[in-house]
Amino acid sequence: MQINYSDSELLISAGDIRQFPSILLPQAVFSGRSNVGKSSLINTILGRKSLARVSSSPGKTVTVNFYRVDGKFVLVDLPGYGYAKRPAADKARWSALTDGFFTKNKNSDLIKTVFQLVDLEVGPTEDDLMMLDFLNRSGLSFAVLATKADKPNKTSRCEALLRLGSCGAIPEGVPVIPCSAKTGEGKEEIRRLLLQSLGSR
Ligand SMILES: Nc1nc2c(ncn2[C@@H]2O[C@H](COP(=O)(O)OP(=O)(O)OP(=O)(O)O)[C@@H](O)[C@H]2O)c(=O)[nH]1
Ligand SMILES: [Mg+2]
Repeated sequence: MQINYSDSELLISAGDIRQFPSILLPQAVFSGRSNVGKSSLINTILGRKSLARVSSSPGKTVTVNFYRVDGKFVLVDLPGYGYAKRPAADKARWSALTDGFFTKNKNSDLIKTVFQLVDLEVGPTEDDLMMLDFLNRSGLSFAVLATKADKPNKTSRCEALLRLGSCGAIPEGVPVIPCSAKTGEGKEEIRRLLLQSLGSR
C-alpha cells in the first residue's frame, strides 16, 4: 500500500470519550508518559513540521488527538501520563479518557497496534511498567519505541538498549525500536510496522 503521509489532518482533539470519531478506519496508537516525545514522533512519521503540537510545558493538554492519514488510517496521540505537577482533576480526566479509549470505546476493534514510547535514556518508569503490563494483558499488538535516541552517547545507548531489551515487561518478539524525532532514526521501521499492522486483527 502506498501512503502519502503528509496528506494528514487533525480530525479531533477529544477531551471526552463521547467526542471520539466514529470514522471506521484502522488506528495506530501512540502511548507514553508526558514529554516522552509522542507528538514529535508523530510529526516525524508524517513528515510534517508541526501538525501534532509539541508541548513546551508538559502535561498541559489532556486530550486524545486523532489524525487521519491519507484517508487510509488514523494515528491516535494519547494524553501523556506521569506528570507529577498535574492537578488532581486533570489526572482524573486522564484516567477517564485513556481508560475510556481502551475499554469503553465502541470502536476498539479498530485499534490495530499500540506504539508504547519509553525514553531510551530514562528507561521504563513505574507508570511505563504499568502501561506495559496493561498492554501484555490486553491482547493488543504492540511495539516499544525507545525515544530521544539521539541523546545518549554510543556506549550508554548500547547499555540502555540492552536493559530495555531484557525488561521483563517486554515479551520476546515485541519489537524495541530506537528512534529520534531529531534525526529521523526509526522512522522507516515504524512506518513498516504500521503498514504491517493495518492488515491484521
Ligand atoms: N533530543 C530530542 N528531543 C526530543 C525528541 N522528541 C521530542 N523531544 C523534545 O521533548 C519535548 C517533549 O516532546 P513532545 O513531543 O511534546 O512530547 P509528548 O510525549 O507529546 O508530551 P505530552 O503531549 O505532554 O504528553 C519537546 O521539548 C521536544 O522537543 C527527540 O527525538 N530528541
Ligand atoms: Mg504531545
